[in-house]
Amino acid sequence: MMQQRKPKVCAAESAAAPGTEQELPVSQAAMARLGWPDAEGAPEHSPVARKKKLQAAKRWSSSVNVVLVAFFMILVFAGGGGVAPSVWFAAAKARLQRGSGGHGSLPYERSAPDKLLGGLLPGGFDEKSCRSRYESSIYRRNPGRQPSPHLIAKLRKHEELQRRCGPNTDAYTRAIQQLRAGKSVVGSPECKYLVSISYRGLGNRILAAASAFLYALLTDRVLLVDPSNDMDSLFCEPFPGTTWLLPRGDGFPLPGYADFSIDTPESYGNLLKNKVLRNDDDVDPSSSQQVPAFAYVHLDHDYGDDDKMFFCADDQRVLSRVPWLVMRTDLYTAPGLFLVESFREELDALFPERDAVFHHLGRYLFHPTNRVWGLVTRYYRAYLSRPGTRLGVQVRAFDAWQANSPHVLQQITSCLWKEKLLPEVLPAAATSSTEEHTTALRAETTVLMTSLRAWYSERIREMYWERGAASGEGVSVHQPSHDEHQQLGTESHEAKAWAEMYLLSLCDALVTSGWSTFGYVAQGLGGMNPWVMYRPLNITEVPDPPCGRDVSMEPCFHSPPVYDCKLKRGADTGKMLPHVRHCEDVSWGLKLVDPQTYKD
Ligand SMILES: Nc1nc2c(ncn2[C@@H]2O[C@H](COP(=O)(O)OP(=O)(O)O)[C@@H](O)[C@H]2O)c(=O)[nH]1
Ligand SMILES: [Mg+2]
Repeated sequence: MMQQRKPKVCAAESAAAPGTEQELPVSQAAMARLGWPDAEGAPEHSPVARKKKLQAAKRWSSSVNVVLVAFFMILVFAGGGGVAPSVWFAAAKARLQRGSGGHGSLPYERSAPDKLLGGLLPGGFDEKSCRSRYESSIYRRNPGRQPSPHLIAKLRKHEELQRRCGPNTDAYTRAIQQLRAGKSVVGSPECKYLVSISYRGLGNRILAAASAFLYALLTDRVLLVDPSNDMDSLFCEPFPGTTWLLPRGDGFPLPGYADFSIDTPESYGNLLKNKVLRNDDDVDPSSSQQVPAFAYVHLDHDYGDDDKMFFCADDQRVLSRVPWLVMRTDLYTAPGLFLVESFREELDALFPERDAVFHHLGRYLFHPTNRVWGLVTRYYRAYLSRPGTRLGVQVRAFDAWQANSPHVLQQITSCLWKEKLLPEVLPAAATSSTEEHTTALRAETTVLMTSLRAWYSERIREMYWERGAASGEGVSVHQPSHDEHQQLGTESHEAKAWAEMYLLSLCDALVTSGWSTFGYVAQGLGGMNPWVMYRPLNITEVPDPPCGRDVSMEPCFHSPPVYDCKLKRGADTGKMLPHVRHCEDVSWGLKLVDPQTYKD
């Protein structure tokens, strides 16, 4: 069961004194509650350490700013209006900005504290061509988890493989010729490939590509992603000196690959069913059994029992001999890979923290292109850089009736108030009592809401504007876009969706909608265990409780296998390993958890 932990964010304790808006706005207590590194032992670049350093400088710059503003005002009034208001306003603003170092509103003022994310990211990229790759840590208060040395080494080795065998190399040309000839390679092939087709919503595509990459890492295959679905306009290249995009055009000898489905004769499930390939005990899978030049791995939500044999070690031995695999998935299959016995040792070494698999893979692979990064950074600076706590709230309406439902609104506010993520609003009749708070120190919470509709954020914004928070805290509510419905393949829509997932990941705490892969991506990139709002089952019901704290930041594998490969019979795969458990939002799904903190 999900642990019902007490809320970790309390806006009151991250209050910033008026006039100190350049101060790093996370208190030591708030850091500890958010589960970030111990504030006492905070690294030099941490908010606390930097805060101390910056205080002296800021006191000075604040005084200079006050003098400057006074000076400009005197100019205006003494001049009898000779200086146009817009001119003095612009000049004063410019001085103020210069005085505060320009980036003063970001968590890290000048340079990213650890722009390679503890060695997760490789150096050597042209920084300007993909600004997000090395700038993202400027915007994150939560530094996230540290990658293991083994993961770092494996990634560097894999980058070398991608360079040696990727498109535009001799090895790639030879592999394509063999695929075209339909020949399987005798002995071990020079390079093996995994072509990943991801589809459906952007959240699914990101999770699917991360899962494919993990499989490629474990099996030493070159990962090539299907270039359709805006992959190149949304994401930078992750591997230095090569491309991860399958070359477009007719060079790839499987022209219909993007339409492969459960019925494709070359799917692993069908190859087993039709006894083209065998995985049974009588056949030594590493023996002389003929293997085809390629196989299609169908890991889609509609896959069958034979396809699901993919998650067994014997089947992996068979597949390891097939030079080209084409995989279609819309799922986060990483928990299933942990079920494969032959992968376990390597996975344990790569991810000693089992609940941070997508966290690392996502931060390694998915860097917004400059266009998307512009959407992220402009929005952040304009709306999210106020002092105080930033709360992300993702509202996903899966059914039409949820688009503007008072019951869903009640679920959201009950969750936020019950978990003390936001202060309650005053009863309608009591608004005037907020007056007494106006001169007191005020905490601020900036709420970033994302949704396809504007209705929920408008209602919540109105509540705080019209009635005010009972605590006197300032609450501002912002929603970047509301495109009304999902628009697959529309580039500007996808770019906004990606930017919003990313912005949510920059928040200090997150509330998500259960079942939503959009929310999973945000929580994983941000390194946050979210509060998950349970999916309402009908129009009149408000789920009780409305939400609960998730046990892990990992996404949920929505359609896992239910099979024990050793005993060769059906089994509950959520009970086999201490770190692979059922999800709270999708009860039959599987999720990676930290066994130390997970309680049944
Ligand atoms: N910009 C934006 N788009 C959204 C939002 N919610 C859903 N969408 C769109 O709808 C798609 C939903 O698919 P997906 O990302 O897989 O999320 P899921 O359906 O919640 O699992 C997204 O990729 C977006 O295109 C939102 O809050 N903001
Ligand atoms: Mg989805």
